[in-house]
Amino acid sequence: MRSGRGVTRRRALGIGGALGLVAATGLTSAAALARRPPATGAELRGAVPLRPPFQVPLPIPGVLKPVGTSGGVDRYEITQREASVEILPGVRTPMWTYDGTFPGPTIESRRGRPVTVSHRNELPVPTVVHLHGGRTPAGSDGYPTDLVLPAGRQETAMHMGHGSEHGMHDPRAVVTELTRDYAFPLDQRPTLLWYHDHRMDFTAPAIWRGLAGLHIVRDDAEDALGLPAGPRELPLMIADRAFAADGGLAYPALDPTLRVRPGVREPYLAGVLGDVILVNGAPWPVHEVDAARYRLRVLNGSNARHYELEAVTDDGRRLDLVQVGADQGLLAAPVTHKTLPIAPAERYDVVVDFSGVPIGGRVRVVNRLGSGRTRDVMAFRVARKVADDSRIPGTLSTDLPDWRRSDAVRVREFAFRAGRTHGGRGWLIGGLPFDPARTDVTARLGDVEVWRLIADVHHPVHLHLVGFRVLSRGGRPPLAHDAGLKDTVSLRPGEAVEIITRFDGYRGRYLFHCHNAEHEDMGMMANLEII
Ligand SMILES: [Cu+2]
Repeated sequence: MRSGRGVTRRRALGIGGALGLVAATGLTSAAALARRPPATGAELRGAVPLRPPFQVPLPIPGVLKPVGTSGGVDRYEITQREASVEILPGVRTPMWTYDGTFPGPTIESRRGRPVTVSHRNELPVPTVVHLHGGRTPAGSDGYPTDLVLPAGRQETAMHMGHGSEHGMHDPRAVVTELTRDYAFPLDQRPTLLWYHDHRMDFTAPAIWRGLAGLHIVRDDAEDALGLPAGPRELPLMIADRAFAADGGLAYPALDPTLRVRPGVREPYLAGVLGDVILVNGAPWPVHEVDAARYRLRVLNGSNARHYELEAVTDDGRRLDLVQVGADQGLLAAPVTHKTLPIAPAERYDVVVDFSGVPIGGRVRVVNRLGSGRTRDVMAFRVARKVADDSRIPGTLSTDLPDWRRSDAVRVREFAFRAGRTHGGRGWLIGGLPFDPARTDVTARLGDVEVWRLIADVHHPVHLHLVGFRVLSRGGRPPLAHDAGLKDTVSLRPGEAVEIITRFDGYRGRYLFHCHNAEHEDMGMMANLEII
């Protein structure tokens, strides 16, 4: 019944282009789509010998200290620079970093306490910083043409990131040289955000090279819940990469300078997957834990890889994944999962209880969608018995918006599918590739809208500025992991998902796009103007 409907819908969408792309990845197209392939994209095989998993300790990214405070605003400084980073043991990997590390430093903020982050670009290309999930005024949201140019590169602005190859010019772009101050009011629900590069046409390779970091927002109400905290709260940025023989990151960019020609070589048009799974920048790490509850703040920071996570003990028992939060903060009440799918850019806030695991026992976090080495993600080693006074309250939050379909002033529909772009094959929203000079959606501040999003292959769809709720999937009620307030929703092949949101916060030019970063660079982005 279900697969029959799926096939009909895919035919109705006429996704010949997507089938071609999937075929190019080596899957036999129609059969693969009918089975709902776990991957959209092709895996890049590295050339560095890899050690067995669960040897490298889990790193925790350092928390950045403000350089000063004035008028109640904390000021941070981050330098974007090239650095040689040890990701694989004994191997030096040149990366593009925030402050020399991958992931970049974590920023910890309180709800409603504004911060300014001053970024200095010492990289050889223009950059743009976007705080994913941030409720941010448009001028600091990191619009893809609001470039920060490297020093002395003003004259080359038109050749770098303005989409010059496409003949696009963006008269509204606000370009600075060397530095830019990004102002984040953080007047929003506490949650795990992440900041990353968002330059037009070159977001995917820039993130791949290392431009990503975490930003956690907290508040007193969340602190008072009694969830696991301190060393028992772990941020986990999961991301795949591939390493060339010289230790550098491999990536199939058409233009390895990342200056002029965007996009990737075939067969990677549907997305670039790596053969090494990193958590917080370490390959298949292991972390020693107490026999107690842990709060895992999970981000899928991969360009294109999807995961379906489960926590399995060495004797084959699956531990419950108790979800307490989504992309945009706490759920109303906990939701218990055995497995948890996570698409690029999604976050889940999950509590796992290690108290039933024997001392010395191991719990592996596994990706059910992976195969061979990419099936493993990381492991926990249970080291000692302890007292645990943490808890998971039955009520986590009472401030979730409860927009109803009848509140919506309009319904819009967008098809996310493969197609022709200026440069060749690419990815389209509503039949069009991204153009910074075209307004795709004009929404009134305060309006509630329902959007119906339709996919050919997997597309994790992200809206800037606002959180939304999932209303339906494939005409059915949302799935258990769709609970809460989200800012990224994973469309599965052939699926239509309805979301509801209120355009709230700020007026100005924002975006919505696919967060498969390769799709995003190859056209799958659109403008959202709030008036
Ligand atoms: Cu996509």
